[in-house]
Amino acid sequence: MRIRKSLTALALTAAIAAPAALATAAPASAIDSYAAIRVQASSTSPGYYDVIVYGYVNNAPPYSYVTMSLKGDDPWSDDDLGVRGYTQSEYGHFSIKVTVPKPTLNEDWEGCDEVYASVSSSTGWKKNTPNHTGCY
Ligand SMILES: [Ca+2]
Ligand SMILES: [Ca+2]
Repeated sequence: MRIRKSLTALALTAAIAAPAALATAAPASAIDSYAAIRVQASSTSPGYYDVIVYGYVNNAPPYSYVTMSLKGDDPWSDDDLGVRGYTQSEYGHFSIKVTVPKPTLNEDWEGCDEVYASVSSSTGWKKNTPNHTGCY
């Protein structure tokens, strides 16, 4: 009876300790892979826009490679905007910046434009960023 009691006490201690250990370990592995896009007017070249495609590839080795190509989202079939970017990512983190003239982002002649990037990693991971909507 005595032994059983102390075992129960140990089990309780373990149950209480476990969540704390999980919380400490979480930041390294709990970030999901993602890809995002940001578009802003270039501060140095009038008429040009900086397109920044960034994100994270989970479980990537210390060095890997990420490529992206810009697309225009359309109901029928998406346009390839002819813009490519490439970077070496460290521990899965990547950021690719390209500077393009305004007309490149004008993927719909009428109305506003939905631009996204198709991202691929040398690890085999692929993802499209959400659309960036703007009127170019
Ligand atoms: Ca469109
Ligand atoms: Ca347009």
